[in-house]
Amino acid sequence: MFIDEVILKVVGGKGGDGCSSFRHEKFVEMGGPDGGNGGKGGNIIFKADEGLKTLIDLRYQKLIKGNKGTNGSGALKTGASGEDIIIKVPVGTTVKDTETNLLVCDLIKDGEEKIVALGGKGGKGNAAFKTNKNKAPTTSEYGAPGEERTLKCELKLLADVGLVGFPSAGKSSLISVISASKPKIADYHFTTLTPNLGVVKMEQNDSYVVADLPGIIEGASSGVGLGDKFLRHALRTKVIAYVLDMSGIEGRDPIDDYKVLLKEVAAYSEKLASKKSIVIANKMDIESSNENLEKFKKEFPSIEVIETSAVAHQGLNNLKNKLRDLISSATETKTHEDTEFESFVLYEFKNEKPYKITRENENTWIVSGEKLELLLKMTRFNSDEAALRFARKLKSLGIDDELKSLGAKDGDIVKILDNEFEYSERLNY
Ligand SMILES: Nc1nc2c(ncn2[C@@H]2O[C@H](COP(=O)(O)OP(=O)(O)OP(=O)(O)O)[C@@H](O)[C@H]2O)c(=O)[nH]1
Ligand SMILES: [Mg+2]
Repeated sequence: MFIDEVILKVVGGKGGDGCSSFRHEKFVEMGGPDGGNGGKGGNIIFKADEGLKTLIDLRYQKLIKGNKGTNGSGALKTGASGEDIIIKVPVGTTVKDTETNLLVCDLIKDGEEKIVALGGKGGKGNAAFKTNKNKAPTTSEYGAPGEERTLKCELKLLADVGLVGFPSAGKSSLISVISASKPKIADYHFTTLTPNLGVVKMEQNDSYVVADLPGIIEGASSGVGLGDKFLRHALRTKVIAYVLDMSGIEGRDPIDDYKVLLKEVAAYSEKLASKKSIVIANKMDIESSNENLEKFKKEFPSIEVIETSAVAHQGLNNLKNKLRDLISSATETKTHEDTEFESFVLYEFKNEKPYKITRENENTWIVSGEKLELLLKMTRFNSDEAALRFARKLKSLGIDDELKSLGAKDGDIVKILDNEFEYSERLNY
């Protein structure tokens, strides 16, 4: 089976916990704090690899979890960072965050890589909290959880030309005679179930890549036959070559076939429909083809038609040259706009306030925000010191002031994630 779409969850490694510890030295009665920081959690990285052709390996990994950072320890020892996990994906893999529907990356070069889930920061050890005021802090932090997201990975093959046509029009036969690719060829429909790529070699080391795609039939855009999912591969091509069985020996009319193909492609994507295209009139070795071609040219006088016979090896040089010319005249069309990438969109939100306050009822407030929630998860509430530190942070972010201006009163409940705190106007810390 050809797997070109996979949904999976990735979770970056958790950061190691910080350590609370005090120096124990001979003859030194009260050593200072020496608890080290936790190590950073490992990232999950996707890396494009030319050797892979499908996303099948990812299919069996519904969840990829990063390596945890090691906890800090005494004598100021920082924990080791969790090792990054590198997942190889085929060149041409597009990754989308299912929650935001924004693109995380589009890996189009061999070796290109992208962190898809960040490991969490290591928690601070108690030595990091030493100040002039507090020379012996006991508090230390938990490691931060790793980034967690659900990703939709899609493979879009990289080719210069996409062969689009009805089943048995001769797409595989054509690619087999213009490139070294040897796909299965047979006289039944849907012989090709997975796309094949072929490199067409021209003189002077010039070459380009042609994709032989599974057949398209009427209704493909709404799922009939193999559906239209293979057209996604044509999205990246510069040129679409519509392959028609000009003989009509299967009882179909090449004029109708062409109209149906145009309709299905347009229904799939306007971008695809607006690409440079050419018509290949195949099976010209069969007698009925000439008459049909006449009719076709009358119906579409301005469409350029290349006549071929894959079986009799006719018109192949002409086809190769024409495709090369079309590719070089085609302007590079981007598969994705910059605005579809999260790196572009999320940037806009970077300067926003890091928290949000909503009122649940008369006496209850909910404070949310990524950074704040992270800080909460990293706080060990087992000491007054840690709790105080957290409270100070809320204050310095302006949360206390905003609660007050919104009308919070002494004794009100302030919820952050699953934790509840009591609001107090008088506390001064
Ligand atoms: N006479 C003649 N037969 C051809 C020509 N090209 C292909 N055929 C025959 O048409 C049949 C289908 O060819 P394929 O190349 O498998 O067609 P396809 O378009 O790849 O078909 P699917 O993979 O099913 O979509 C085979 O029996 C081929 O031998 C041609 O130029 N002339
Ligand atoms: Mg085929």
